[in-house]
Amino acid sequence: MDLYFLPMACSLATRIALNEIGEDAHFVEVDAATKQLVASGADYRDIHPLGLVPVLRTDDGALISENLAVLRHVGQRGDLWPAEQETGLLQWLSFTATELHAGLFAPQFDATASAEVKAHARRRAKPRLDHLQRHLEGRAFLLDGFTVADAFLVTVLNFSRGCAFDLSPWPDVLRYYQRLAKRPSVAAAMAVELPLYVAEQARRPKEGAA
Ligand SMILES: N[C@@H](CCC(=O)N[C@@H](CS)C(=O)NCC(=O)O)C(=O)O
Repeated sequence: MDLYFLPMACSLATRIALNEIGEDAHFVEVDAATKQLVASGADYRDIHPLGLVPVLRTDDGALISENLAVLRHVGQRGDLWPAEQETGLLQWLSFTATELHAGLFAPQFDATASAEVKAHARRRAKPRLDHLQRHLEGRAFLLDGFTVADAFLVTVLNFSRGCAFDLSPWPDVLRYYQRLAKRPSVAAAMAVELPLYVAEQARRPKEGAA
């Protein structure tokens, strides 16, 4: 199994899920700026035309893209996709993908998004986070136990650090994030990817440089 990833991006959720179920994979790093595979220099767009991660290549050679599909595939290899909670899984995975990842955080990291677009996304996120706060009050996980939905949510909430988005107005969301960030599968995934992220940032041409 190959996992194509960008350091500390949403593909981290799949690494967390793999850690959680004790499976290894061949992790293939993509360079965010050039869209080349870091090790070989090959063009990642030959694998995913949009250049997006994650993509999982299964052992029989099938390519799976989109977080929800990749996480379902990995979750079902272990016990992170409980069939009896499938509706809840889809609900929270979709909420995380659309309302938080695409709706709130993607514009914050988009160099072409204006300050007004970024501010609008932040305002629009408030009722979404209120909703998440109400759900997480008194709960350890999104559903009955740790699932791929938690692997995805902790990954996306971690983006708040990179764009100075303050989670403290939602104390149960913040507590959930801080607690899950210490979970061994999550902490180990971050420990591997953080140095790769720092190296990737160092490779990027500095703004204004020739
Ligand atoms: N709809 C996709 C979105 C994935 C996505 O936005 N991936 C980001 C990293 S978090 C990415 O690959 N960004 C690179 C780019 O936009 O060029 C999914 O859920 O898998």
